[in-house]
Amino acid sequence: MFAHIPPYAGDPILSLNEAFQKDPRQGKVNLSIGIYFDENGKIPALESVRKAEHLVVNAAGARPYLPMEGAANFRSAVQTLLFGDHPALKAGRIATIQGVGSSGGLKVAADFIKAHFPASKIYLSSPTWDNHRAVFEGSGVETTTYPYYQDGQVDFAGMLDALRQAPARSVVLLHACCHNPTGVDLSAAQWTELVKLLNERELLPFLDLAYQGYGDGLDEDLFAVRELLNAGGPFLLANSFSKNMSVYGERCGALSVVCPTAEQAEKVLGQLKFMIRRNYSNPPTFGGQVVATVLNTPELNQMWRNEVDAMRTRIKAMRKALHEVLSAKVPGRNFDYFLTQRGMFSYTGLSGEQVDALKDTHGVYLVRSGRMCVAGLNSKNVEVVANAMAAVLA
Ligand code: KET
Repeated sequence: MFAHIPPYAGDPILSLNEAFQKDPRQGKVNLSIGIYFDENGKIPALESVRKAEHLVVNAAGARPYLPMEGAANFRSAVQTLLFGDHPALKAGRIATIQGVGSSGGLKVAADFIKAHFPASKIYLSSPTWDNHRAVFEGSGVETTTYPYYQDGQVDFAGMLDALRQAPARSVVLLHACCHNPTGVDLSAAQWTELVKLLNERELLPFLDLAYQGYGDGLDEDLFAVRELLNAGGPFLLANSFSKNMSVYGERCGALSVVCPTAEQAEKVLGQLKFMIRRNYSNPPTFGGQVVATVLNTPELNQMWRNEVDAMRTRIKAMRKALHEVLSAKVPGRNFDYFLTQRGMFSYTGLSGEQVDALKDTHGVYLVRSGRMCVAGLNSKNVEVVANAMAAVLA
């Protein structure tokens, strides 16, 4: 019955992470998956999150199904975090659902786009997170790309040119901050110009916000969100708590759709519920309640903000450390990109063969595109990584 089923080719990120776990070598270094590791190489359990977990466990009673759209306290906390006191929120123009991670929000949105914008393609940045194309194509949405990156910078002219050619009602996926995999973001002025073009051309922006807090700060990283809100047009926004609350396995995220009117927002929410019902029915309780408790408890919210600041600061320190050691070891080569790129990732420019050599010879794992998760560095392994990189670059 199943003889025709081909083997799974594997995933460029998750399968690599599995290979790392199986690698028996001492001193191996995981710079592949986008996970924040602390100075001891561990995934941190944030103090704010631990405190919230205790509160949630102590308050736990019966466990009915959540509504299809998720828990009301989670959804309103997410809206406050992302949209503050913007009039669009007060006017009831924003439909927000609790997702199963932001991947779940992307999937629900992909089904929504396929059903209600059947003629629209989605434009992805070239390059982008490896899973974007799979998620949208998995729902039957046709994908295409716009130029994004050239010679260590945003190819803004190329990006605008491509989007000027896009048919009206095309969906345009944008990384709200900390672009994955390049670590290169639009400037404030570029966002403003882009948002104007998107509105003029009647394109539908879709922000992916997976690294809020890892760029300049939790509020600062909402610049693109605010630009779109203020421009007044509709847009979609998938956001994640995996990285900024270090709750990867709890699958916490949301999807918000900012609509022209409250009446349309009501209808959009209804359609999102329909997409959810036929995918997974409703989201799980625990992680969402932990996130809601962190966000809704002023003391925990402040504690969390401080913890996010500390994670971002440590990554920046690791960028400096790697830059310093590598510049000394490989004179004549410019490693400034480690300092200017933002968020968890650096796009190293290493070839697939050099990445293979790093893994096979030195036990240092990067994604084959040359993407390095800088958050996997610490003061104990940065020298090892620099030596390995210097060796493959020699
Ligand atoms: N969007 C982007 C841009 C992203 O990098 C990730 C995860 C997600 C969404 C999904 O996050 P979720 O946990 O579903 O809320 N990226 C890392 C892990 C992965 O590939 O799943 C990564 O790029 O390594």
